[in-house]
Amino acid sequence: MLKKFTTLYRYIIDEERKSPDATGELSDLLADIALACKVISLEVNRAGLIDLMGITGNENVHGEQVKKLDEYAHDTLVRAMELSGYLCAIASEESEDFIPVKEKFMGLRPMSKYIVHFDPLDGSSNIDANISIGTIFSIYNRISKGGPGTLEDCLQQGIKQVAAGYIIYGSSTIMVYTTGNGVHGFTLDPTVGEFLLFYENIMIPKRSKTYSINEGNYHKWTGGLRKYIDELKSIDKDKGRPYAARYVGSLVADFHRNLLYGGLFMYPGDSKNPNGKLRLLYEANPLAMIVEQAGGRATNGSQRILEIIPLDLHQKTPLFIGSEEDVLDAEKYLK
Ligand code: P6P
Repeated sequence: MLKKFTTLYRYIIDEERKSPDATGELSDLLADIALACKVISLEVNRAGLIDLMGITGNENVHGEQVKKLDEYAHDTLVRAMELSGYLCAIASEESEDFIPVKEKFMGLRPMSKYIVHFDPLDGSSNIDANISIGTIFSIYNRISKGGPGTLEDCLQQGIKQVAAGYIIYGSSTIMVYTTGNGVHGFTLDPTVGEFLLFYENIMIPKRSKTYSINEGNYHKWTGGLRKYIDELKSIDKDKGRPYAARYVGSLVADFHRNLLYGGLFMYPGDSKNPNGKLRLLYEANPLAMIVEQAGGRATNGSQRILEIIPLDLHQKTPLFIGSEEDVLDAEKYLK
């Protein structure tokens, strides 16, 4: 049931009230991320114009430094997160090491009890083709007891996430998040600058008729995966085959479509890259929390993504994610 004109902030507060021990800090942190992403969406939507506005090299017509959009997204998020005062550390796809939040910002809050992982602008290479791209985030409670965060705070299993979400910059800007009580989607209404609830408790269909994978890598796949994909393309009315192939090449766009309509997204390991291409901490884990909350499944082909123990901030993992029965089918062929 669509609640008319429920803003993101109103919804987050209503959710917070359901948790007796909630302090409101996570609510504010989610609102701060949403605000940063509204700012990013303005730049992303202008990206095509930046060239037209006679901006040459690294300076725009106002003499301002023009950054690459993913650097811009990273800087915008880091600045917003530091000022929020709720974080002790920030990790980002754009930064080799995690960023301990400076003491001066930590005084704002009693404990700065969270850490966040970001993929600031996943798929940004697609921006010039006007293909949807996205910001992905993953929030944990800190483990360390005080002061700036530590690497240990940042290397936690995905099952420890307290919240996860993404913002997709496409024909409209949409934010999807979960705090462990279902998955909820909000569309940015640019006229009022508010994210409005459009989809409460999103559930992914148990089985789909769509698969997403880069078939250009077919020759590098294992025999089991080739057999599975060949079968998805074969005619088998009882199994609703052939499936439709849908692959945008932008993770958040492919994931979001599959979440709403059903589908199986695969980025497998192969002979050249045994752990695939996607990153565990700021791509696979947040999307895995979302898909499980929506009744779907996410594994690396054999192990649940959320149970993988991270050893490195940027470690990669094969990813099979989406409609539960389709992921289970794929796992049978991969064994
Ligand atoms: P390939 C975009 O560069 C990205 O990181 C993801 O958004 C996307 O799912 C994947 O890479 C596409 O990779 O190898 O199929 O081009």
